[in-house]
This record gives sequence, C-alpha cells and structure tokens, in this order.
Amino acid sequence: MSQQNNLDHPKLDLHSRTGTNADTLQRAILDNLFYIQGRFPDVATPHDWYQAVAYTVRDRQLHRWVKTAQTYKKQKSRSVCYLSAEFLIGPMLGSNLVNLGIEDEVREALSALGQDLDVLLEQEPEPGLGNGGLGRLAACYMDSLATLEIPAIGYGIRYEFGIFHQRIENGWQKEISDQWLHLGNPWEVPRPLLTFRVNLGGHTEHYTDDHGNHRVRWEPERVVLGVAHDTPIIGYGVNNTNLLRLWKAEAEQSFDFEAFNTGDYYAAVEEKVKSETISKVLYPNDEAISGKTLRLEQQYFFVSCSLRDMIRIHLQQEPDLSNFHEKFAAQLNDTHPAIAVAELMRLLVDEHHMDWNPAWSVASRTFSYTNHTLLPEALETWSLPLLQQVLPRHVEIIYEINMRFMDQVRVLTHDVCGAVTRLSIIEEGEPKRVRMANLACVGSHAINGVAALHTELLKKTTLNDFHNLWPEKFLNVTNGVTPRRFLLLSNPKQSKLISDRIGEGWITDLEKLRGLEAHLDDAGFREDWRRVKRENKEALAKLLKERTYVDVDPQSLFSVQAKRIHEYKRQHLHLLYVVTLYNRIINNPNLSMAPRVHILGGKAAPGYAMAKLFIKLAHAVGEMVNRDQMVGDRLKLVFFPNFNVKNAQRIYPAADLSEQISTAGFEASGTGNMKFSMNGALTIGTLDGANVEIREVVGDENFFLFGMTAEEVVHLKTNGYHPRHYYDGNAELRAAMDLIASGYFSHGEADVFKPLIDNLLEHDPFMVLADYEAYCHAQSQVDDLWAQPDLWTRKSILNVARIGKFSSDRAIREYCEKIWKVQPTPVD
Ligand code: GPV
Repeated sequence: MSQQNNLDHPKLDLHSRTGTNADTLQRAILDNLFYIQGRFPDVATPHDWYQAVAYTVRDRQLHRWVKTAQTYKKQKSRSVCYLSAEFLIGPMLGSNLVNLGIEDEVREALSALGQDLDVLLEQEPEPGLGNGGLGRLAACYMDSLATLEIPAIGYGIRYEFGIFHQRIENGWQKEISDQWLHLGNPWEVPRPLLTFRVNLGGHTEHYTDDHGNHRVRWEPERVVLGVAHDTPIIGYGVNNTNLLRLWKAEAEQSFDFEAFNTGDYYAAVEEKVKSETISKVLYPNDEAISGKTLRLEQQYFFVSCSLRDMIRIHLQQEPDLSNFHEKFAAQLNDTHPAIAVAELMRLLVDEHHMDWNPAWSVASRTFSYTNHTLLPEALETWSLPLLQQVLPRHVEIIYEINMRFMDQVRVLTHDVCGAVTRLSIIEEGEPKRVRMANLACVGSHAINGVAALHTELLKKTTLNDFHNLWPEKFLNVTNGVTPRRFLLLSNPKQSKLISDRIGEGWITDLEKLRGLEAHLDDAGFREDWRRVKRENKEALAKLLKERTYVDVDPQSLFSVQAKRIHEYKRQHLHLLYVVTLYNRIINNPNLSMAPRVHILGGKAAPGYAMAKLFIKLAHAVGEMVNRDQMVGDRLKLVFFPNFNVKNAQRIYPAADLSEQISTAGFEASGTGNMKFSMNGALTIGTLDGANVEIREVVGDENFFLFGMTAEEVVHLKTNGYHPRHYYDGNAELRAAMDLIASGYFSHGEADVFKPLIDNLLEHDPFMVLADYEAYCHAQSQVDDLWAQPDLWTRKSILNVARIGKFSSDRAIREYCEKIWKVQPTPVD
C-alpha cells in the first residue's frame, strides 16, 4: 500500500492517485465522484460517472506532467511552440486511456461499479476548438510530439464556444451554438496566477530615456487579461506529458467601482463583457473574416500571451533574451498567428530594450511558417486603418520591418517584373492592407507547404517571388495523422487483427504495417479482414438509422465523403453521380448493379450560401431515392449530420470507398484521405494534395484515379473554359442536371436549386462538368472491383499495409530534423 514515490513529497502516499490496477482505479473513481462532484453512486448520472473517470485519468497524467516539466527544465531542452488559432482535439477520455494503456483496467473497474465504459465515453462533450483539417492537424501533431518525447507547448485560444453544432431542419443546415464547457471541463487546469495583461488600441509615444536611447511607449485604450488554461497531452506509451496552453480573456477589473458607485450598474459590467468577448467564439472559416476587428484581437491576444509566456520561461534560466531562439522554435500554423513576428520585435525592442538588429536576428531564427492553402480568398490581409486602430505600435514595427526588407529586395531583385511591389508586406490600394503571408515569410527562417504538390505550387505561384528570393527557406512536410486516435482507438477490431499478425510495433512505427503484406495470401486473414469491415459497417448502419431514420444494408458498398462543405471539394460532383445512378435505375428498372450507400457529412460555413445549398440538395435527393420502391437496396444517399471528431471516429472504420474528388490544385493536402486509407478504404480521387503521395505508396493499381491534373486545370482555364460544352456533350450529365433543375427533388419548386445549376452552367469555377465523365468512368471501375470481393479485400489490406508514411509521427520527425532542430527528451 505505502508505495514510495519521489515527487515533491517523498513520504506522501499517492497510490490512490497513481495506481493503475482495477481495484485502485475503482476506489479512485468513487473518491472522485464523492469528493470532487459531491455525488454518490445511487444518484450519479452517466455524466457524473464520466467526470469521475476523467478526473481519475487526469490524476494519473498530472504526476507525469510534473515529472516532465522537471526533466525538461533540468536538461534545458529546446522546446517547440506550436502557435495555432485552432486545436481540434476531440474527446479526450478515450485517447488518454489508450495512450496511458489503462483502458482494460478502467473498463474492469467500471464494470465492478455497474458502469459501462462505452456509455461513459459517449458522455464527453467534444472540444470543437477548430474548423476542420488545420485544427485537427495541430491536435495530431500534439499527440505525436508527446509520443516522440519532444518538449512542446501548444498555444492557442480557449474558446468558450467552439465550432457550431449542425442540425438539419427540412434538409437545411441550422447552426446551434456549442456549449462544450457547460457541465465543466475535467481535463483543464486553470492557472489564474499565470496571467498577462494585453494592450489594445490607443497610441504610441516616442521619447528619449535618461541614457539618451530612443524608446517607445504604447498607451493602450484598454487592457485585457489572458489567463492560462492548461490541458495535459500525454504521449503513447511514454511518460512525456506536454502542455496545451489555451488563453481565456478576462476583464482587468471585473467591476468598475466608480461606475457602480454612481449607480450605473450596467456600465460597471460592460467592460467585463467586452473583454471576455475576445475568447468567446471560434470564427467558422471560409467566411469573409477580414474586416472583423474581433478576429484580429483574438489573433493578437493569444500570440502576445504566448510569446510573453515563452519569455517568462526563458528568463527563469537565462540572463537575457539574446539566445531565445536557441530555447524555442515557434511554428506559425498558417498566418493566423503571423502578428507574432511584429509582437516579438515589440517585446524584444520596446520592453526588453534590445537593439533592432540583434532582435531581428532572434525573431527570424525563432519563427517558421506553414502555409495551408493556395486559395487567394483564404490568404489573410488586414486593412491598415483597422490594424492601426487595434495595434498602433505594430503598424510602426511592420513599416520598419518592411522598409528594411524592401531595401534588401531592391538590391537582390533589381525589381525585375515588379517583384518589389508583390513582395512588399504592405499592399497598395484604398485602403492599404497588410499581407500576413508576406509578414510570415519575411519573419521566418523556414516556410513549408503541407504536401509535395502543394509545396511545388506554392513555389511556382502564391509565394513565387519569395521562392525566387530565398529558395533555401522552402521545404515540404507532407501532413500526417495520429494512428493512435484514428486507428487504435477508433477501429479496435482492425487494430486487434493487425496486432495479432504483426505485433503492436505499428502503433508507434507505422511503417511496420508493411508486415501485413506477408499475410496477403492467407485466406483466413482476408476472411477476418472482411468480417471486421462488415462489423464496422453494421455499427455505422445502426448509428445512421438512429440519427437519420434511413435503413441501409451493410452488404452494400459504403462510399463516403466527409469533410467541410466547399465548392472546391466538389460535393456537387458526388451528388451528380448519385443522381446519374438514380436515372440509370429509372431508365432500366431491372438494372443489375453494385448496391451502393453514399454517405456525405460536413459542415458549411454559416455565411456560405452555395455550400448550404449542397447540403439541401443531398437531403432532397436522398429523400426521393431512399424511399423509391423501384430503387430498393441498390442505392441510398444519407447525409450524416454534425460531422465532428467523435462522429468521424465512427465513420472512417466503416468506409469501403473514400471520395477525395477536389479539383486538382485546390486541396493543399487533405488529411481525411489518410484516415480513410488507414482504415482500409480504397480511394477514388484526383491528383490533388496528398492524394498524389497516397497513390504513390499504395500503388496506382490500388487507387481509383480520375480527372484533370493541376496543370490541365490551369491550361483549360487560361484557354477559356466553357462548361456548357460538357453539358451539351454528355447525355447522362444533362439528364442529371435537368432532373435537379426541374424541381423533381424539390416538390416541383424549380427555383430551389437554380443557383447551383446556373452556376455550374455559366461559371463552374471548379470544373465539375469537365471531370464528370472521368469520374463516372472511375466509379464504374469501382463497381467492377466490388464484384470481386476477394480482390477488393487484397487491395484494402494493401492500402493499410502501405500507408505508414502518413503517420503524424513521420511528419513531426521531419519538422524536428529539418526545421526545429530539436531532440527527444525522454522522461523516466
Ligand atoms: I488556410 N485548411 C483548413 O482546414 N483551414 C484553413 O483555414 C486553411 C487550411 C486545411 C486545408 O484545406 C487542407 O487541405 C489541409 O489538409 C489542412 O488544412 C491541414 O494542412
């Protein structure tokens, strides 16, 4: 019982908070239920039990966390700071159990208490602190950093309201505000003493100090507090427990006593409300957010707190900031935190009195920048007047950075073809704007894209001038996803099947999956593989029935497209194919075909009318197709509502076919494509983003390729694209579009889908019609293979066996070697 431990208090018995056998866990769960929540078993709800288990797991993380902090400090390790406006971490209980390796023990402890772990897992609200790929990537990287024993802090915003919940009403998306903190968050530790004051607005004053130095004082209009909230991130099978440190905005004084004393109660709380607004809500992306003052304030708020926290940590050990960049590598996750370049200069020069040149050297060796998109509308710029209003000192600093940069550029480029104007951080115009990507490039020593094709296109197009200037700064790091959450946790059956054959080494060394190829000719193994997929599909079919009331046959081919809704991702191409199949059945009632279930899921940005219309179309077509007696079980179309991390984990394992059909050159990488493959789906896809590399490793005979290349897309666009030409030339395409336009799917109201059809015929910016025929052809090849189940299974196994490259462990190793120059620091 009196197990020794040598943390801070050698004699303290912490066994009940560290022990991991079922008996100890059972007692700990009961203790937490009673002492933290004031509940006892007779009256505890499933959510109470969930929280008691969560606290029990967190206790076991906290010891490792303290030990980790001590180790990093003692070893003076260089740390990675991942600056990101989004961390889409998803539910934590399941992945923490998996990473700690105590799932079986907790399950046993709970069953002794009459509780079912699976029921409790369902209780956890999802921390939806991100929109999609970019935020989820940051979460996968946090998992890999800890697993690889790399000292790291994730810095971001503790949004009170994460991404909205999607409800479907009459086929239309309705946004419901997220309340993930409503019942409390057992995973976070608030740190009220770790608070920074963040200035906003006001003006600057330049003066000369007693020693004759030029100094700048920023007199803000208001001050907001940033309070740290820490979530421990534990690695798989290691003791390293890193930190996700999210900042919550609070008012400096929760009460204005002067206003209160004069009787104006409302004025007294007004300032508090205004301050706290900064971390209130996550902006749903794809929307025009430039011009939103609050969004800029959010970006500056979390960046300022994070940099000052890094400086605080640094000065605990070092006399000054001249070697700050040796202690920290700061990654800018897209341009959302790019104001960090100016803020670090302000902190070093104004507050720590460094000279400009050494300060610049420190800053540019600290930062590196990841670009996640080529879409011009997603490249952030802030209008200068707005920036001036919120961050007057930063405008001065950005001008100074730009002046020095422009001097350098004129010498280096001789302004060939107007390169100077394009490289400038300031965009001319009325009003002038600050280009955040340019600021990030100038202030970073490394710039990377997220897939090979994406990086090449960045170099050739969006960041071409910067590439000409500094080719050595550019490199590629293809994205990856964590196999712990997206295989081990979410697909336990396939995981067990794999481990039974090749051991558990794949969990931290995903290339080991190649060992599965040796079992390809084992008929028993293929049989098991099919059975597992089948069981996963049955589970999803059950869930679909609960959520959508649609019956689907698990024997059918499950074809899935689940991701944010966007025209460039071309959910409408997918829907045109479903309507085409429907037409084929109507025209030939005895048609024999591979029975298919098409599943779509994803959220549309609230202000993106066309994306919302796609959702309506999916429901409208589904409603007609699914109840048509003539169709029967040959074809179903289901929209899975509220696609989020939790739901994703139940969808990937059940997919046969993964739809990755974006217009070539538009999807920077994609990460869902990797998760589907890892779970044994074959991909039908274009040569876009990471699809290119997935096809390379799984083999082109195990991938259904179709469509124009990125080059062909550009070529067609420059030579004049006429979508109507494809409409006129393809009878099936015409029939599908005409049927939608006729009002057949909208109770005779032809107007409903008119904007969608008109847009395709007149503009079709993402060339859906040009790729339609090739897509249908590739889908026929899918059907042919589906008719040979054993061959399909072989290809499914091969996809998994060869997908090792797309582990986020590989991606993080590349960042560590090529960009961050950090080494593992194991914790005993
Ligand atoms: I910029 N991405 C995203 O989710 N949100 C954004 O604001 C931006 C990019 C995505 C890309 O669209 C994906 O192709 C990519 O896989 C993902 O970022 C992670 O790199």
